[in-house]
Amino acid sequence: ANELSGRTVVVSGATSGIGAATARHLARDGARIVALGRRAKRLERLREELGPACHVMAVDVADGAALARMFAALPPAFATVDVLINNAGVALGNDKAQDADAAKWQAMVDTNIGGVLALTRLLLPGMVARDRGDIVNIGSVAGSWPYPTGNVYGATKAFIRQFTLNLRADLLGRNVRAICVEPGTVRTEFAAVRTGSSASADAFYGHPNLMYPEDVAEIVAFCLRLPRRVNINMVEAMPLGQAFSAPIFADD
Ligand code: NDP
Ligand code: 8X3
Repeated sequence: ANELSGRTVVVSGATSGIGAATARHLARDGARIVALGRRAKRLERLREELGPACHVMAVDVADGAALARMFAALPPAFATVDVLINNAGVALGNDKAQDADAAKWQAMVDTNIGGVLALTRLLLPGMVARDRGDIVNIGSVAGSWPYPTGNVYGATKAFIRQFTLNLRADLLGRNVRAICVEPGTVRTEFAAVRTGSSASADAFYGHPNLMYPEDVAEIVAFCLRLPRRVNINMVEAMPLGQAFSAPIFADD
């Protein structure tokens, strides 16, 4: 038995990348998984893989009303949520702010911020009432380190860090942890979604210095397995071969 065995863990964005790896990792640790994502076929395959300890929900996290309906109808075995992992997120486009598509900006805000708020608002009151729970929010190095074309994506991730810390402030004295995990570059479908091109993502991910989804899953599991007296407020993890760039100058 460990901190996770028998616990019910909601993982948003479990159809790919970090979320899929985290769902698998925590299932191996004995957790029951509620896996969210829009792609129903992938969710079904995950459910077949993980068996009866997995419940799937095909839903867009930006649709707060659909989330509320589905969580109200959770099967009893999954109805007491111990852990929420707010992982679903997207970058859309690689354009400078002055050239960017306003609809893509809105979609990033609706998913990366709106989805986190909707799930947190739905599940946090139960955690507080039961005096037990954990919320892990997946931020990004992009929330701390600006780069050209990061504009709204990075800003949504800065929101995630500050929202997590403000949750900590509100939850003081409660047995509910709030944790922000901020990865550097991880090889997932993220770049293909961002650019709309798997070829350019393959070229990007050809770089040898990357992390893999399992690395982030291990960090999430570590934070959760720690004794409950310990709350990792935030953790930033980069590939060993990645660091920061110096401030840049305009070309003449
Ligand atoms: P992937 O594109 O591989 O996975 C993203 C996941 O989010 C998918 O399961 C996708 O499922 C889900 N998702 C996206 N939009 C929605 C939505 N509207 N409703 C429900 N689910 C949604 O990328 P990653 O695994 O890399 O991304 C996971 C998180 O990690 C994101 O928050 C990202 O910002 C963050 N991150 C990624 C880094 C990287 O380098 N890869 C670095 C730092 C942070 P579906 O399409 O089926 O809905
Ligand atoms: C994803 C990392 O640097 O591509 O959050 O924005 S980055």
